[in-house]
Amino acid sequence: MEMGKQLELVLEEIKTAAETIKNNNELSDLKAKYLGKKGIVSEWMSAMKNLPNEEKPKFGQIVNEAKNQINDAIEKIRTEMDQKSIAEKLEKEAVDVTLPGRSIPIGAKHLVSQTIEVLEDFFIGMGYSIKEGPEIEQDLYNFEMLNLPKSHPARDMQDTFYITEELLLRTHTSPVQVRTMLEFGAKKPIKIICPGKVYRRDEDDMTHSHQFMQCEGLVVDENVTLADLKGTLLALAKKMFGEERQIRLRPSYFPFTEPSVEVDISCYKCNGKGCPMCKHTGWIEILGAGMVNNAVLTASGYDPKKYQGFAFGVGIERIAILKYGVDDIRNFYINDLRFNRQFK
Ligand code: 2NL
Repeated sequence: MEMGKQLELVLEEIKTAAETIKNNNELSDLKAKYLGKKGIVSEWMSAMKNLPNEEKPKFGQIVNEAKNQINDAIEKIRTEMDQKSIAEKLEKEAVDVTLPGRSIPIGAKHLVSQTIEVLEDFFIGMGYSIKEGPEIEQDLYNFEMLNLPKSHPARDMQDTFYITEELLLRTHTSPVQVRTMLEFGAKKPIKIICPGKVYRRDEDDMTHSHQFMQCEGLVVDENVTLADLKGTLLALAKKMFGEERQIRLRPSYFPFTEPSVEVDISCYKCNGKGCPMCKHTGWIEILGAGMVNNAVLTASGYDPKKYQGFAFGVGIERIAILKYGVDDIRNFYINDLRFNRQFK
């Protein structure tokens, strides 16, 4: 058959094959069939050696031309196949950019946690370390070593959840401080705060809870005085309730401190002039404190002639209640999101 006819047939065949070819492998097979070693183009090439020399260049040119046409026809199929698969992929992976985004619910810190963090930031800035300890405590650390022997009437002040005769739910975080004094071997100075949960056998109401958070502080060193305590608490009052705050110390009693004081801040509502908030006194009680009782220092091995200390105890919820005007302490524990979200 004449070569031109053959080429026409081949191109026709390729066109038909294009309908059924599914992938690149099949296309390569098709390409090999015509352009490979045993393909028709090879046949044409070998026919060339039988031609007279003067016809060879012309014939070679024609074969080359035919070869290019076959190649182009196959590559056209490849391009179409590629384009089709890209189009399919694009359609399959299409994203509707007009869909609204999915909102990710983000939590927020509880007001009690926020308040603890403000206190922690303040005291870390003053060079304190944070110490934590167990909520189930020994009577020894919770009472005995804090100058509250079993016979002491002040123990009745703290109605306690006892687990056994000797084990109880701590009523304050003071046992953490006792443990620290023992850990420091009664030699090194101490500067710590102890935030944590404490338990009292109270009837729950608007202002009382059987469990709440407390943050106590303890500084033990040589030459520590009540003036150091007062300066520290004034700075704390300013940090928590504003730079204009003043404090006043009133004499009080705690078995573990002597002297003991109750600390008031000048009313942040009326700035001390007198209003319903401060019951027209100009002052609001925020915490208790004092100089560490010599009996407590001695029990933990610190020599009161060399070392003195001051300590204080803050109720976290009380601070938050005052600062944010919370009317019921139970709001902190029932996890009503409408309450919690107000402090996001
Ligand atoms: C309050 C008053 C206070 C302390 C806690 C303390 C701890 C050690 C030694 C001496 Cl280890 N004192 N803590 C001192 C005074 C007051 O808390 O009203 N808490 C709710």
